Amino acid sequence: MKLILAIVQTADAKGLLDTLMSEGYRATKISSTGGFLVRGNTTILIGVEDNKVDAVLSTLRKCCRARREFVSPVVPLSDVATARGWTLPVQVEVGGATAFVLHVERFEHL
Ligand code: 2BA
Repeated sequence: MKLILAIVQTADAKGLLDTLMSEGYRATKISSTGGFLVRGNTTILIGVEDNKVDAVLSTLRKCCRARREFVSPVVPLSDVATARGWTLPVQVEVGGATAFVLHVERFEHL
């Protein structure tokens, strides 16, 4: 079994959850905050059998789109950014989704 931990934009979360439910998956939604933009996003936990991982990743691709945002970061730009001559505000492309696929050592539904 695997646990897919997906960080998505909140605007995409409801559609993603609806689609996951309609496809028969179980999921949990957690409100989260991105460290760079310090804006709300949504983390979705999805426990699935190994052979369903690719299908869930396809659903994430289908339901989550990238958006460009202009931001004034509240943290200093990295040395790399500074070396490239980036100035404030910067434009970043957020999403579609950031997904981690974790091995589940043991699963109990009690
Ligand atoms: P944030 O940390 O708020 O980042 C939002 C977007 O800002 C990122 O989009 C990326 O385009 C840009 N960004 C982030 N850190 C940056 C930096 N040091 N320099 C320049 N630009 C930077 P995404 O990559 O699509 O990430 C969306 C959200 O997914 C992130 O929100 C964060 O909550 C999560 N995330 C992304 N990568 C992660 C990782 N390796 N570990 C944990 N969470 C991650």
